[in-house]
Amino acid sequence: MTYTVAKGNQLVDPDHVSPVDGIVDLRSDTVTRPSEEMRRAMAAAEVGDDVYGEDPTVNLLQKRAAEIFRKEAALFVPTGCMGNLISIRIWTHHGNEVICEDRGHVNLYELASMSAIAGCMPRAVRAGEDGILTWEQIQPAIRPKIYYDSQTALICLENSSNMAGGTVYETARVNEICDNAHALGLKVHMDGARIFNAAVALNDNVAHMTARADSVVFCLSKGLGAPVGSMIVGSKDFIERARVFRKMFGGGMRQVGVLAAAGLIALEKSPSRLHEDHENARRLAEGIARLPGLKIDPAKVRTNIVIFDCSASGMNAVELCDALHAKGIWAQDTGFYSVRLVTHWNVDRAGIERSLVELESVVSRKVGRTA
Ligand code: TLP
Repeated sequence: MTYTVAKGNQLVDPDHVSPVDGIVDLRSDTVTRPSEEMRRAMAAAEVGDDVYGEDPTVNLLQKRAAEIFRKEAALFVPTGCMGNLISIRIWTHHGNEVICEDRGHVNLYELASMSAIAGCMPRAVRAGEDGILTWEQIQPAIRPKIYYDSQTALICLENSSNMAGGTVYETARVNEICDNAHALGLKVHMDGARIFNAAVALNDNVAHMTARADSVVFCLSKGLGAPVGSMIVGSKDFIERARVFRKMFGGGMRQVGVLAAAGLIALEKSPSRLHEDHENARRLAEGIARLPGLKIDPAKVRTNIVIFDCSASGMNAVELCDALHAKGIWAQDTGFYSVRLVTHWNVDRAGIERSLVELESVVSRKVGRTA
């Protein structure tokens, strides 16, 4: 059997996938490669068996994450998907419903693990264009307490909202949802894969932004630049249970301080440079807004995700990504006519300008030909 992996929208032989110089890879911030400083820290990391809780570097990372979020405890997990699944599994029983946004990662991109493994049903609610749920949208989706109705147990918020274009929950909105949910006995989980990007956009801190959420997952391996890993933060009891489910789901790791060492650098140092990615994203969006056949409102780009509509370009998203790919610019189709570009620390301003030049050449040629 020949395995293939997704490269942009194409399926390719994995032997031929390498981060080649000269490629501007804007498919995701997951593609970031560890810095020299991270690699040195990884090589020098003190390690132990983390299943026994004996890895000092992991313990330090968990302590720092808990401190930064001002929660009681934290747990290192291999992926954001596992962090979300563990959290959902803890806050629900089989047969419960989980309210989330229609475009939410837990709804669309986690292989229905909340159903397949946690035994829950997503109750997807469509927010406005910004992907940010309001209590008014959530409330009608909560099931009445009738014995023959499945019961709502959890609300899952995504901050920033990936597929809505990196949009951000104002903290007052999160607090309102949490307070109303708690009054009804419901829990709130925050998929904060990119919560540090949201914090930069709000000029707020992650502890304040998530103070009323019952659990939070954030990723070290996206804009923060670590090669692997996410963190779950919450109460001591919750994290003790999370450790059990991490093991059950096959995520108990051993001398994983080599990864936590990179995670520590990501956590301590990367947030202060995320504004550069946001400035690059805004620059991209402004350039795209001027191109024929492409539609985006740059004012709505607040973090590192740029999603534009190409329905008037004469190409669908796959065709546009293919044409860009041939020019060394890698983008991700996220809908039939929608394309996502994610900025991160491995793409500098020159890469952004080059992407705009190539994008212009691709759409101008096409629009020129079809006009
Ligand atoms: N997002 C990836 C893809 O899976 C879409 C990306 O390229 O953006 N929550 C959110 C909001 C995410 O965006 C992602 C990954 C995850 C969770 C899962 O993180 P990992 O990949 O670490 O399991």
